[in-house]
Amino acid sequence: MKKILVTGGAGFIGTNFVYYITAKGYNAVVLDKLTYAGGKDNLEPLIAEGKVKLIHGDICDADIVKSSLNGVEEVIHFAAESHNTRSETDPDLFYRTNVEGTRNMLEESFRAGVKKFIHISTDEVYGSIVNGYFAEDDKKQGDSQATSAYSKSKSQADDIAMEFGKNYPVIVLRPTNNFGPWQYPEKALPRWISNILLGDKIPLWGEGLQVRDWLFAPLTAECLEFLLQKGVPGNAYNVAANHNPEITNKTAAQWLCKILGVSIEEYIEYIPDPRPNHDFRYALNVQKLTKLGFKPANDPFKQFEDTVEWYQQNEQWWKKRKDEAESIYK
Ligand code: NAD
Ligand code: TDX
Repeated sequence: MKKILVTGGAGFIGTNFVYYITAKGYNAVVLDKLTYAGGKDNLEPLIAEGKVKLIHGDICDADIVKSSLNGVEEVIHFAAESHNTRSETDPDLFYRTNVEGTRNMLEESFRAGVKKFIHISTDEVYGSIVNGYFAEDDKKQGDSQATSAYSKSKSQADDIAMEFGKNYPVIVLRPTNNFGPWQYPEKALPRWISNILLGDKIPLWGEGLQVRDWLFAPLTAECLEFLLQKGVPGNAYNVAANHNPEITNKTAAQWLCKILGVSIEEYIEYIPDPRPNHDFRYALNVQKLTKLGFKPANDPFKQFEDTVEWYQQNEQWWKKRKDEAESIYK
């Protein structure tokens, strides 16, 4: 049985990936610091079945990384501080985890002879674009396109991974905004769904006209499995849903109201935008990945419905996290 190391596998996309890949017959070693965003509870059923071994540790700690790599040929590196809002108050933590942690993972992985390393970057490394789409080569060296401490740290980490990719089998994946089960309720969609379930309003920042390319997290997992098999080392790939028409934050919020059967007028409120340099629109050209043979299934309303259903059925999961998540907006 193949054994894969998944850093940050107790977080949102990581958990979705671990469920997906263990169902395909892999065993996973998850290395995770279990920060506020990581939940051992996410993985408990898989740990009980012996499909996942959870190592509680920091990607910046070379010894822990070394021992996590024992018997591993493939690494999927999700671990990061992932929230823009939090990066406004603690940029140093974002630099340490996202930049130094990524460098440490790459160094130790290739010292241990890893055969494939996929680094999860983000669409935010390109910054915002008013019209058109960013292709992979549009990323400039350095972090000048990125606008927050989070996106700057991810941009630097992306450069380091690409640099390693000149000599080692590294692939960089740049996904758009993910959503789905196990997403921490600080992020827009789970925040809004849980607010409505509690009888509270959705706070839309500014006019709510910002555009995000919502990608269902199980599809990111599918894409990663595809890249494990077909991805060409040394390359970066964009992945996005490319919705047509595009989905503004306002539309996303209205869909959630519709799915949950509440009044749009009563449940959506517009508040002054609290985010400095709020990126207006993310949009990616995905031709490179499409040509290689991968295209995510695009059915956003259905994927929103499935996500809402998960939060309805897993109230205990998000209720434990809700107060901490809301505290960052006070
Ligand atoms: P998340 O915040 O839900 O999970 C991050 C995980 O990393 C948590 O389990 C946390 O405990 C762990 N972690 C944090 N610091 C660590 C450290 N020093 N050592 C070990 N583990 C540590 O994040 P997510 O939304 O699942 O994002 C996963 C990756 O995908 C990140 O690299 C993020 O930048 C990228 N990404 C996310 C999105 C999105 O929409 N969520 C979109 C594009 C890219
Ligand atoms: O209450 C809210 N109201 C609101 O209008 C919240 C929480 C957000 N928003 C807006 C801000 C953004 O335009 O919704 C949009 C999405 O916000 P976030 O969920 O905070 O995500 P974003 O900042 O777009 O970043 C996400 O996508 C790229 C992930 O958090 C990153 O990890 C990923 O790299």
